[in-house]
Amino acid sequence: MNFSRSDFPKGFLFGAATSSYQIEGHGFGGAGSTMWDTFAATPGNVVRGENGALACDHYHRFEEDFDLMQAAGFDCYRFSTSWARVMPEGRGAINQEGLDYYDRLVDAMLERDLKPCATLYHWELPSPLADMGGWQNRDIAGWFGDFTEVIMGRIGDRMFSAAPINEPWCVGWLSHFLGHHAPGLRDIRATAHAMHHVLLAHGTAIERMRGLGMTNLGAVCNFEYAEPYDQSPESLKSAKLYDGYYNRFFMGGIFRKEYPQIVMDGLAPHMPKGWQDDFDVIGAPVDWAGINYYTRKIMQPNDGPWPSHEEAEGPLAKTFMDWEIYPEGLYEFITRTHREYTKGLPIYVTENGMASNDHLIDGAVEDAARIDYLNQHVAMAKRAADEGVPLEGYFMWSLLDNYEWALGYEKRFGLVHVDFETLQRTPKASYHALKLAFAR
Ligand code: IFM
Repeated sequence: MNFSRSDFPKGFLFGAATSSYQIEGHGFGGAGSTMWDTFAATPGNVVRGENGALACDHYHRFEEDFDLMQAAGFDCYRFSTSWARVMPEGRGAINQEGLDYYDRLVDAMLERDLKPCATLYHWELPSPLADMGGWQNRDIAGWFGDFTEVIMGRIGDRMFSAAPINEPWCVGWLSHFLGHHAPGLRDIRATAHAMHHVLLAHGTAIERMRGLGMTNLGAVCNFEYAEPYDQSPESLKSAKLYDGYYNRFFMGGIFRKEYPQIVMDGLAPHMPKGWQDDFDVIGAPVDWAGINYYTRKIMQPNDGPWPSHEEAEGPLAKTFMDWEIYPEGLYEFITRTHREYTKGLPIYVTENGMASNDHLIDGAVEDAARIDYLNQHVAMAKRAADEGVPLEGYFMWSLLDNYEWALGYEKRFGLVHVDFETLQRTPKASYHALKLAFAR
């Protein structure tokens, strides 16, 4: 890597991130059915119909995985808790085996000096709650609050940090408007309800965790830099609207207790009744913000119904996800978050990394493109930190190759290669390079 730990302020944290459904092996330990299990079982939704039943079998191999993290010199581990593993029906009965698992998991992190950074929800909604409308149902905020108390009642005493929801844009827009993720809906009313309720659930969980006496609670949103196709007023508006519903809607709700007008121009008629009265819960004070960043999108107008725009092909080099590599966007979002939303609170890059077409050859994975990608993005984070933004840590996505949702197991994001036949782990060149950078 062309950076080292000593380039950052003392106490700056380097971590790696994962999520439960993507690595654990959902088939183990008495977990209940989730909407990702049924989405994947429906033809046409997921490449090769793959699901998270086995994934990386982290459920049985987490000690080995944390040994790798410790050996590389990571400071912290961002993981998520599976609602259906802890409460198979989503409400009511508790699966003790699931709670015991997270208890062991956290202790195994602490034994290796890895700070536990929890995300309560990273997308695998229990099926019985999906049956009741899932994120479209306002009651989900209370159900999620109850789950929060159960899981954090058991492990909350040992968390370095906790955030309720990973990437509310994906929960709302990607899953209910674009239909790319479970539950695979394409309906504007469902979208408006889900986007609002996911924030209501976020705020409810923050309040419940405060009630448990927890500290260092945050919000993790994903961001994509919106670039207009050209300088026409229509293209400029297309980019501004994309920026609005992707980047500003959730940050606006949490940090300013308002939604952007340009988004409400389209969504207002479809919002749940009384949404204006929920901002005191949604905007419950948090202690930090997390930024997940990967790419940019070039937006142009079209003749369709609102939002009346579409993506255009960009000219930059792309990752195996076909995502343009645009490190400057990370600098923009770190500085914008500080300037317009968090105004002094600590900021973390909670996800950044790339998928590449990695191959294990003679026991090694030469992922030079990932090293380059990380170098470029870490440099942008350093630029923001050098300018005085209180950036306090950087998590790479991901520790392991894992289940990339609708794209199955083909898109490898890991610093550690996983052979999905044998489940053997092999640290890639990027892992070894980071290890050297963390030691310097
Ligand atoms: O794999 C996902 C993760 O679940 C959420 N953030 C983006 C990653 C890469 O697509």
